[in-house]
Amino acid sequence: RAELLLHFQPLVEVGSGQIIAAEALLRWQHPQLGVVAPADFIPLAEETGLIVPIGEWVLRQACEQHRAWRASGHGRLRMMVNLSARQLRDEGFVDMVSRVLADTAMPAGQLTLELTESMLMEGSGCTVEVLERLRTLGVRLAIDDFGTGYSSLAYLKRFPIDELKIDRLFIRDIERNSGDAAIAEAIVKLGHSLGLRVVAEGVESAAQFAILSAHGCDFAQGYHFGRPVAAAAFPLPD
Ligand code: G
Ligand code: MN
Repeated sequence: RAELLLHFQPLVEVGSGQIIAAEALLRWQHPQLGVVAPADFIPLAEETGLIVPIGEWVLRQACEQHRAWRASGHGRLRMMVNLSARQLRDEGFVDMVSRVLADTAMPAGQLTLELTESMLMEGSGCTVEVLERLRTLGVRLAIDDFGTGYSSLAYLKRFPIDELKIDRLFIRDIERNSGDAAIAEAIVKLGHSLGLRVVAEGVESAAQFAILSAHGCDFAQGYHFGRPVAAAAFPLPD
């Protein structure tokens, strides 16, 4: 019923403070219930398998939005799209991504697909193959909510990953909690020594940003820079 829509949240480059990417986030605007939170309908969509067509719609919609931004002179912006475990297991998944990229003329290198640690762990051997095929298409891969899943470090070398997104759990109290600060710093170092770029999620204050900047974190995302908003309200860089 055309009740789904995407919101976009900015990611900034820590060094320059410039907005360099948008993460697409799914929303359901229900006529009676109002905005239904993703946590309340994604699990059901996963269970029923509906996440497969929904996921395709999300990717296509995000790529179409990127095309519109490219047309208005924002060709350098990158787009981040979240994947679900079920999509990754779907036989036609890589072909679907390839088709959407072609249909929307999306420059593959500007698309990052986000996966969680648990998706990598629960997937069997075929996951590596699927990720390798996605990589061959030219898209980038990020691990979302890093540090809160199975936290098996073995997959960091086994899977073709480009970016780590530090879960906001470690950012929230980073000013007061020396344990969180140590973990965030260690993730940045770990990522860099593996040749990965590191994103901090859930940055809500200038003080948190300053700490992450001192640790050499590459990118940051959170309410301090912008909430998820409709495309028309997205703070496009100059
Ligand atoms: O799992 P993932 O990191 O993709 O989830 C993104 C979710 O986190 C979005 O629903 C978004 O609204 C929320 N979010 C984004 N930035 C912040 C933030 O700075 N603080 C908090 N508490 N939530 C955030
Ligand atoms: Mn995400």
